[in-house]
Amino acid sequence: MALAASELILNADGSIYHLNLLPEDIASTIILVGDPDRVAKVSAYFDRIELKKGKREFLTHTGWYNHKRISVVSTGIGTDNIDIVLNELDALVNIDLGTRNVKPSLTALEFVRIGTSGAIQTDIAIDSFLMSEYGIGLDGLLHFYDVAATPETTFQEALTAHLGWQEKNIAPYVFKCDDSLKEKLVSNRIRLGVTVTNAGFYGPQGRTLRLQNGVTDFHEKLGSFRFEHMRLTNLEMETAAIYGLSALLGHKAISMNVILANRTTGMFSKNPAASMNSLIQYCLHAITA
Ligand code: R1P
Repeated sequence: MALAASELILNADGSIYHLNLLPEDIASTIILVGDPDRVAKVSAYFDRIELKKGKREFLTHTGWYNHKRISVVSTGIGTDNIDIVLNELDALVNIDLGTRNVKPSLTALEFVRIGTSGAIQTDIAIDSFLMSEYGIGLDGLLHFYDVAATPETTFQEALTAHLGWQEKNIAPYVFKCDDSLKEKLVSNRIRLGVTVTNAGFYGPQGRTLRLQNGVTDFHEKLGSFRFEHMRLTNLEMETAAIYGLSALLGHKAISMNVILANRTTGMFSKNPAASMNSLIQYCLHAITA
């Protein structure tokens, strides 16, 4: 059945509503970055840029790096934006925008998030690189989709029991990275971690400026959780939603983080731009190797 104009919203030129993109504008390998200024920092390494488009915080550059066509798209901050970006990128490949029908044969995209993050374990060094093997969502986004039991249900239940938070705090959801992208991008420079994603930067990450935190044992609870051989390693604002929506939509995703802050030692990177540049170069090389 054709999707209504109110559900699949297109601009006058036929492009998808927020991203302002046409199907031919994107590559099947897409780097996702939070900061719109980071798009040009990635495409600066391209051999050739064929397209630059944008609207609001969603900028896209598509080009070629080492004979591979790659797009880089900024998501802005937060899982609310990830909902928009992943659904619209999926629509560009899996919905016929002319007939407004889902295509009979679906295409899988590859998403590589290159982001910044704060560690919640003392031994994780500032400026180090961390690949999110799992994403834990505390933001609730995935609960608005029909998620059947996942392979991570036991993990999810163990974390929910450990946190013991009030009902008004949303239950966590857990999704794993794509194993083929993990193999492609992992090396001895990369630490594997379990990334916690939440819907804010201050209270939802246990920061107190002037407002007291409603979850007083936030860092203690996250830091002390263990499941099989794993512990929670870092906090940011997008990874779990990228993993969850990619799993539901049939895409592949990996999240690569540069650790700029350590929340247990109180330290922050002295040169965040250089660390980010180094992660960008690492990822571009690994994607196209
Ligand atoms: C907060 O400062 C932002 O930085 C991190 C968080 O996830 C959040 O988006 O990632 P990016 O540097 O990719 O935006």
